[in-house]
Amino acid sequence: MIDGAETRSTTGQRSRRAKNFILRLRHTRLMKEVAIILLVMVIVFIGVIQFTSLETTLFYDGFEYYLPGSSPTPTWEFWFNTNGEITDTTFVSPSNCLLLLGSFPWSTEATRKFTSDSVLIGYEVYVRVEKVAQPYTAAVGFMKRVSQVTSRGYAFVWFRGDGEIISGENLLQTYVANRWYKIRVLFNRDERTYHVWVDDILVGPSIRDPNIDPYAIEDFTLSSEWAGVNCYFDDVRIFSQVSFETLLLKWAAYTGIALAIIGILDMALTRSDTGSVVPEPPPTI
Ligand SMILES: [Ca+2]
Repeated sequence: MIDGAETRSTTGQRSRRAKNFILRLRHTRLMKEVAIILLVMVIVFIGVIQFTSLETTLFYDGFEYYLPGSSPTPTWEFWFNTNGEITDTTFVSPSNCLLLLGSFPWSTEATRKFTSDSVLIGYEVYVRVEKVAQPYTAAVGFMKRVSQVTSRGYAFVWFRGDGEIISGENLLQTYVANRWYKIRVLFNRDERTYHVWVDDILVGPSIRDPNIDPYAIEDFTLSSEWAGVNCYFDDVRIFSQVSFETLLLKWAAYTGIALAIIGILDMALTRSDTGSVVPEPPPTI
């Protein structure tokens, strides 16, 4: 009777140990699977963040936070002729925009300082002029002040007095009075070339910028030129971009690190599986 009871007790212990072993094994494998799934999710998350950060807005102004009749200073700094104010007589984003009025021979420039060391920088702005007149009505672009009375433009777009929107020596398209035009420029400073879109249509691909110091840019400028015409500006955005190649390299680096972590984790947990095996007790004689 005693031998039989001991045999049943030993069998029960083995059964419990086997169950514990299976439970530990399942637990360890589950942990490994959860850890790997979490790491894969981290890779995907980093990738999504990377690719959605292709373009970063450095500055935006829809001129909504100023009162009509006021000056948008100190956010904007007025250069040369300083005739400008917020108005609600026309707009793109409701219900204000910026009105500037230059005069011969002094343009009114509203400039916004910004800093960026990105190779790719750009701007978007809506422009409307009250009349087409010589020599130029409106202009927008990157800028650097070079003296009390002069400034140097980069990747500039001009509304010329003959009804042409131009950039450099390039005719982009015609324009008319009292209509909003969306101007978008993307400037590659290393290549010293830029693209121009008007109303989201690429009308000026790969235009050469003549300046040899594109990283000297300090400002973005809106200008009512020498024609002395009311010029309106709205929804200004300055942005930087990361090139697709740079994103791919970053993505590859992050993925490589994550895969290495997964490999190390897999090895560690596999070793843990092996170490959790409970040795069978010697048979009872
Ligand atoms: Ca607005």
